[in-house]
Amino acid sequence: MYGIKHIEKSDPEIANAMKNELNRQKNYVNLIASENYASKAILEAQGSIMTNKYAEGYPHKRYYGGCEFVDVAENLAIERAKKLFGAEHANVQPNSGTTANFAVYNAVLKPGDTILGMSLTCGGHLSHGAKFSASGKIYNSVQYGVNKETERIDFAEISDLAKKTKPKIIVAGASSYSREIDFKAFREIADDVGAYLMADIAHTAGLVAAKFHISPVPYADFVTSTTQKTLRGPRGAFILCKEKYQKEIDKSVFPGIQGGPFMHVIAAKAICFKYAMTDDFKNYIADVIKNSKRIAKVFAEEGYRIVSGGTDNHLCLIDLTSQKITGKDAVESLYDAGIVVNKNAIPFDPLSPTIASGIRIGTPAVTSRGMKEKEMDKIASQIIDVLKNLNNKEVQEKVRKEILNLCNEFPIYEDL
Ligand code: DSN
Repeated sequence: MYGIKHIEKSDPEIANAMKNELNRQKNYVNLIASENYASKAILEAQGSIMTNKYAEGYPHKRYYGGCEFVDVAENLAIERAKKLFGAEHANVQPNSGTTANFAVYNAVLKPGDTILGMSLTCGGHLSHGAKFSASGKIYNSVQYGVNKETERIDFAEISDLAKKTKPKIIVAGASSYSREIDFKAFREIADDVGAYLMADIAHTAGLVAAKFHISPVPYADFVTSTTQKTLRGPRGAFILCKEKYQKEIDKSVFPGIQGGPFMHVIAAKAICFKYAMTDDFKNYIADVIKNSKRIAKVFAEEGYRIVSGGTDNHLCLIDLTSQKITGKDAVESLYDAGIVVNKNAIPFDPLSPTIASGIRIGTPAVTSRGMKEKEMDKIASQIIDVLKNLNNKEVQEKVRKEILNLCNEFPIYEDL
């Protein structure tokens, strides 16, 4: 299962890399908004013998014999996903969020059709029509951004763009946008121009499942999501849709763009959906949001500009321009001090995305460790300390020690 004693014997180089990665995860404060710590139950399922089984097709309609037990796992995953999100149909086979998005496009678009999605620089995802992604090459991609003043989604702009460009599908959802998304407003625009609406809730699925954020399910024709972020599940994805699209979506996933589904991951998705229905998960998400708001508040009080002025979700974007440092420099110094964040473009960023003017700070992983607002105060002031003294090794070492103490106080994977 998740132990590595056999790997140590057969492949010491990989075993070593895995041990080092485990220690890194234990000993760093992880503020990457898209990452989390999978539970041991999830790790067991992902490391299980269900990986051995080929099961092209869907439960009870497979191309291989011997699928009766993986059928149980997939049916449970489907039923739980439907119940958790109140959806008419769920396809739990997509291997990643990008694949799930392409499965939807492949189901309802022809090459050259127009997609209207959020630009990468304003918080969208590669697969929402970025020029260098296949989504921006196969389809005619039109991109919306955020309002220059408010840095929030501007529905008047989207409505104008939609009327001018007549998209076949509108994509709502983002990777680095800290505000709740109004799916009803997106639906109204989609209806005005006769477009499909796809909501990509990869980042906020946990917030939607725990009912802290509005659900796109009543409004969107298709909802896609990953399972590893705020849902705390395995690396993977799923698609929700109305029953009337079930056939097209299922055909598009298999045989459209995937072959054999990863049955070990599907078993883990079922476990993830079951856990997401608990009060424990609801409390976890409440803390994720409280923690994120607290970090944004500390930075704002210290004179940092928070993109859009704050956060409603699990992440905030900090503009470092006023401190005269780049996102790239900040990431490197913070890592030396034991804190992991990612550089992030801010809306209308004058710097290239490889340098970036901001950092994205997310709270799903630290909240999984049990940290609360008190610890967020500590972490935020440690980050500020490092940023004020960029490249100062003494400060980095001091913070590194404090971070190690914090990690020991809130341990993960103790028996691994
Ligand atoms: N790479 C993920 C993120 O960090 O937001 C999205 O796919």
